[in-house]
This record gives sequence, C-alpha cells and structure tokens, in this order.
Amino acid sequence: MQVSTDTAKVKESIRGVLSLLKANHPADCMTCDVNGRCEFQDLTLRYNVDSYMAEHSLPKLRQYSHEWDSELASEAGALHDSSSAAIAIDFEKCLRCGRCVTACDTVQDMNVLGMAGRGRERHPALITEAMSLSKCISCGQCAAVCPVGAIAERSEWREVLNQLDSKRKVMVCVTAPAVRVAIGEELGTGPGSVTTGQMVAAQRALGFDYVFDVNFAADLTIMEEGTELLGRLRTAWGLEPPAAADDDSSSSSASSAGRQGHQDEAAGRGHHQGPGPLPMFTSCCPGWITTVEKSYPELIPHLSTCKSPAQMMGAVVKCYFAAKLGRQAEDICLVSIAPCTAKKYEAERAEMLREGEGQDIDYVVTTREFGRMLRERRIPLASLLEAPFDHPLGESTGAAVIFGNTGGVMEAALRTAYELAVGQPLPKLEVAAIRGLAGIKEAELTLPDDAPPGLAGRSLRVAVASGIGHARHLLQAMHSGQGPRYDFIEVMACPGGCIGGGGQPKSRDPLVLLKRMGAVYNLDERSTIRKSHQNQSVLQLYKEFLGEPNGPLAHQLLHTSYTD
Ligand code: HC0
Ligand code: SF4
Repeated sequence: MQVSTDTAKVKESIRGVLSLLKANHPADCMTCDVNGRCEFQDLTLRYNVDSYMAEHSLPKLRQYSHEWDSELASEAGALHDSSSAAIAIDFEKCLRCGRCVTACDTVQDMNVLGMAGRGRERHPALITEAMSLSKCISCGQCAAVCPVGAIAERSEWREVLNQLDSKRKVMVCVTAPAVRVAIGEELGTGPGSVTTGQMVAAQRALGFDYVFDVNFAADLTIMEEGTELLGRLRTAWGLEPPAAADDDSSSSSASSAGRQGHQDEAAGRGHHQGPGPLPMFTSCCPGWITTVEKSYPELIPHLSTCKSPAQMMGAVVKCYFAAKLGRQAEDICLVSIAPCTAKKYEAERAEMLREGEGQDIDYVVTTREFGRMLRERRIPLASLLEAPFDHPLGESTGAAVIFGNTGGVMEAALRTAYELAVGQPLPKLEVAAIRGLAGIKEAELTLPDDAPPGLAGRSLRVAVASGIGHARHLLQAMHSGQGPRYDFIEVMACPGGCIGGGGQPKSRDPLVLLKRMGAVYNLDERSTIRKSHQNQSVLQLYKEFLGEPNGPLAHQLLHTSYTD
C-alpha cells in the first residue's frame, strides 16, 4: 500500500480541519502566553488557513463554534480553572487533541484529566470539580505537551518584570540545574546546547542585582541528605553514631550574630529528631512529595527531611545573604528559574514560610517563562558574552549539575556518602547503572573490606525512578515483596528527571531528553571539582554560619516536614 501524505487533496483537507479548529478558537493570540511558541499558530500560517476561511462560509463556522462552546461548557463544568498554584487551565483554547490526558493518565498514572463527551464532542476535562480538589501533583507534564495555551504553567513572568522595573527591592536570581541545558533550546539554539555563561549574562541584562546558582544548594543538599542517610544506615545497622563534630567553629564574621539568633530559635523549636527508617526516599521533587502526601502517606517517615535545593537556596539567601548585606529578608525579592511547574506550588507550601514572614522564594518562573522574558526584553541570549555567577552562592561542583538528570541526585549522594563513610573515594565516580532514561534503575554498592569497623563488606542497594507511573510500579513491586530491599531511593516526578520537567521547552524531537541529558553529564565531566563535599563555599557556609550538617541551625533552615 502506498500512503500519500502531501498531495494537494490532503493539504486541502488539512486546511479544512484547521479552519474548523480556528473557527472554534478564541482570537486572543496577541495576549496569549504561548504566542510565537504555538503549534496551532504555526500550522494556521503554514497552511494559509485565513484565506481558506475567507473562501468558505465563515459565518456558518462561527455558528458551529457557538454550539460547540455551549455544549462543552455544560458538559465539562468550568472551562477555566485557576485554583492550582502551578497549573492554569483555559479549555476555551483546547483543540481536543487529548495529549494532556495521555500525559496525565498513561505517563504519570495520575488520572486527574480525562476525556468527556462522545463522538465529535469528545474533549479533555477535569475529573474533579477543580484542580485544587484533585490529586494533581503540579508536574506540568500536561502543559509540556499542550500544542496551544489551554493548559499552561501559572504565569508569573510579568510580575517579575514589574518587580525588576520598580527597583524597590534587591533583586536576586537563582537557576535550577536543568535550565542551563534548555534555555538555549527555547530560544532556538537547538536541544542539548549549553548556555550557562550567556544565561547569567542575560539575567544581569534583565536587571538582577545578584545572580546565584541553585547548584550551590544542590551541593548543600548532598551534605545534609548524605549525613541523614548515613545516620539512618548506622541506626539500621546497629552502629554507634560518629563522634559529634565541634559545632563552635564559627568565625568572627558579620554573620555570627545572625547565626546565634537563628540557633537559639532552632533549639527552641526542637526540630532535630532521631534518624528515620529505611529505605530513605529523596525529597527534592515537589511532584513526588505531593504524590506521597496525597496517595502514600504511610511513606512520609521514609522521606528525607531535607528541603529541596531550591528551597534551601531560598532559606540561605533570605537569612544568611540578607544579613551579609545588612538587609532584612523582606528587602530581597528572590526569583527562582526552574524547569518545573511544581516549584511554584512548593514555594507556597505552608511548611516553606518563615514564621511571621513571607515565602523564601518570591517568584518561580519556568524555563519557558524565562525565554518569554528574554524575548520580551529583546535580550539576544546566544550572542551575549559569558558572565560568571556571583560569589559565594554561585559556586558549585559537577555533582550538583547532574541533579538535573534522573539518577543524578543519587549519584551525587553516593559520591559523597561513600567517601565520608569509608574514607576513600568511590572507585568510579560515574555510576553507570543509574544513568540513562530507563524509568526504573537500580544499583548495588559493596563497601570495601578496609572500611571502618561495622561497615566493611556491607552492601548498599539503591533504586531510581522517574515519572510517577514508574514510581508507582516500583512501589508496587516493593509492596508485594518482589525484588530486593532498598536502602535509598530517588524519585523524580517527570520522565528523565528535571531535564524533562513540565516547564521545559516544548519539543517534538524524540531525542530531546537524551540530548539534554548528555549536555548535563558533559558539564559534570568538564568540572574541576565533582564532589559536593569539596565545594569550598559550602564548607565555608557551615563554618561561618550553619555549624555542622544536620545540626540545629541546619535543621531549622534546611529541613522541613510533611502533611498527610
Ligand atoms: Fe530540579 Fe532540583 S534538580 S528538583 O529537577 O534536587 O526544578 O533542574 O532545581 O530544588 O538542584 C527542578 C532541576 C532543581 C531542586 C536541584 C533538586
Ligand atoms: Fe496531571 Fe501532572 Fe497535569 Fe496535574 S500537572 S493534571 S498530575 S499531568
């Protein structure tokens, strides 16, 4: 059989279908957030749909449009939903392709969205009355595949530009690991292009006073989470905790007074508790945290108590850096640029608010929104000269950047936890078994015979899942007693990890995740320092301000709790 897909007859048919869709589509492209990044807009231009509509009976199509809209409105309930902190729905723009439903149900196994109606009236709809009443985890996988702007991240970029223009506050920008391998792609430099230095230059050109890096806090997270893991392992293995380090090593810096105040408060709040059970799950992905809270509350004690790197960065900027500047937390406006839509929700969580004060992170904009800001301000990312991050909260290691890939948090944690426990580096820094795009991966590490007493010859079993559908399979296998017992499990809600986040550039390239993943691993390989515990600025922060990893002040500022 020969199938022709590009004949004049086929093209005419496509034009007819596009015309029907366009007749049903609101005419608000000029103000739509995806203007210029819209598959439907591209197709209507390519097939010259306006001329087709002029040649045919447009009034009749409009008539059809009204019928369709009223039926959809009555069947689907609300056409608009803005009840989520992360995701905004405008089904008036919906083309009824159903990609969002596939992403939510088949990939993520969440079933927040479904198809309603029959025949030609079949359309995506919310299963519950509102997003806020659903089990939505804010992952944004629906938004990442929407060809138009029917499902999108809750937009914050205009407010950020207003804040930058008003110059009322000290403007600080922090950027997640996976953005540097994707913002170029959003602006046309191709998947897998790395534009870290140009990205920093663009943030300065936007008007940010300080440009820091979430990667710094990823290294900090490894210090906290690695220490927490070792504590849980020692308890499970019946070993004595290591001798406490001297916590009184603070320098006479300007931060000491601030530190003392925070420490007194930390002691009063009694945040610090004993080690939790194994397996320990990572806690840096807000989509995964919401999944546990809403669907698996029995796993809450297994979650690491560490805040995500982004939120650790928020706490460090608002407490430590503000004090260094001689300013109050409210004098700083902190903008986080992330590949993730759920980070918008995370920043607003009650657990993340400073007592009596506001959010640590004031705004979260996705990679797509960041691209929009640069286009809006005519900042030509690709042709900017590279600029460095500001010191000291811009320093990071290769271990930090791999957080952006599925398996990266685990690999970074193993590089540090192994070396701190055993006293010698991992035989090979690249843990091949937990690299790649497989939805579930696992590895086993055996500690060497010359490890300290109690550790020699012990095995550490770890697992990595990305995509909530895969995480559910892993949990089911564990629940049914199949497979090994794990000690440490990394879960990221988005397929591929943060490189595939719901706020990343929309792409139809099937290799896009592999290209972004390769770019992240290249950044690690090219780093001179590749282990988090060798980040000198992080070590200095402990010395100058935080005390020791998992100490009282670290617990108060860098750890959190969960709600079922
Ligand atoms: Fe991620 Fe993260 S790796 S969740 O995907 O851990 O957003 O990139 O910023 O916080 O570091 C997202 C990316 C981060 C955090 C880090 C973690
Ligand atoms: Fe489903 Fe994630 Fe979209 Fe929520 S954000 S509707 S869970 S795909």
